[in-house]
Amino acid sequence: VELQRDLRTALETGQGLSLHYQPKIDSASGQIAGVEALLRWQHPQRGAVSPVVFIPVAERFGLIGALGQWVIDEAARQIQAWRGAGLSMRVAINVSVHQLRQPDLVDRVGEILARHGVPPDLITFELTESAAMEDPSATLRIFERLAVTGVALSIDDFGTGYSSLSYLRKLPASQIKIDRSFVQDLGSQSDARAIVKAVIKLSHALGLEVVAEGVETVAQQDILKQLGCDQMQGFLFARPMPATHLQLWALSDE
Ligand code: G
Ligand code: G
Ligand code: NA
Ligand code: MN
Repeated sequence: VELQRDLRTALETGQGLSLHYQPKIDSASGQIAGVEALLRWQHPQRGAVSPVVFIPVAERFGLIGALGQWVIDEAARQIQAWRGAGLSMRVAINVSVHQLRQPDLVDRVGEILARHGVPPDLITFELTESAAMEDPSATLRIFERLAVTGVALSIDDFGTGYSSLSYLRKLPASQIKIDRSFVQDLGSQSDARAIVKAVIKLSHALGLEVVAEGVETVAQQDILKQLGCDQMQGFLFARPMPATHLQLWALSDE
C-alpha cells in the first residue's frame, strides 16, 4: 500500500523516476545500434527499488498506464536532447501486456511523438514473448495499429514463450531478442548453441533482426558472431547507464 502511494507521488511530481540506457551493439561493426531504456525508481526512504518490484505494483493499482506514458514521454524528450547534441539514437522501450491493453495507447504514442517532434523510426517497443502469447490475437491487433504509427516492434525474451511459426510470421515485428538464459549456456551446453543457431536461422528467414541479450563473455560473443547474430547487448559491452554517460559513451565510440 505504501509503495503504491509513493509511486503515485513520484508520477505526479516526476521525482525519483529516471531512465537508464543500455547499448545494443552491431555485431559486424562493433558500433552502437541503439539503446534499451530501463526504468529506475529512487525511493525517498528505501533507495533504489527494482522495476521487478514496482511494475507489478503499478499494474495492480492501475498506475501502469501513467507510468508507461511517463517512460515514453521521457524517452522522447531524451531522444530530442541527444539529437540536439548531434546524436541520433534509436531507443527501445519495454511495454507490459497491461499497457498494451490500454485502449488509448496508440493515440497516446502518436501524441507524445508528435509533441516532441521525434521521428517514429527512432522508437522500438519491446514486448516479451510470453506477454505476446497471453492473448495472441489481441497482441496482433495492437501491434498492427502500433506499426502504422511508424515505430518498430521487438519480441523480448524470445525462447521462453511458446509462439508458433505461423503467429510469428503474422506479427509486424522487425526484431527478436534471444533470452539471456540461452546466451548464458552457449559456452557450456551444446543444446543451447543448437537452439540459438536455429532461432537465428528461422528469424532471418522471416526477415527479423536478431539481438542476443545478456552477453557477458568474449566466448559468448564469438559464438554469436559466428552464428550470424545481428546485435548484442550485455555487461560485456556496457551496463545500463544514465543518459549523460550514454552520450559520452556513444560519442567516444565513434
Ligand atoms: O534493468 P532491470 O534488470 O532492473 O530490469 C528488470 C526488469 O524490468 C526487466 O524485465 C525489464 O524489462 C523491466 N523493465 C525495465 N524498465 C521497464 C519499463 O519501462 N517498462 C516495463 N514494462 N518494464 C520495464
Ligand atoms: O527483461 P529484459 O530483457 O528487459 O531485462 C533487462 C534487464 O537485463 C536489465 O535489468 C538489465 O540490467 C539486465 N541485463 C542486461 N545485460 C545483462 C547481462 O549481461 N547480464 C545479466 N545478468 N543481466 C543483464
Ligand atoms: Na527488454
Ligand atoms: Mn529481455
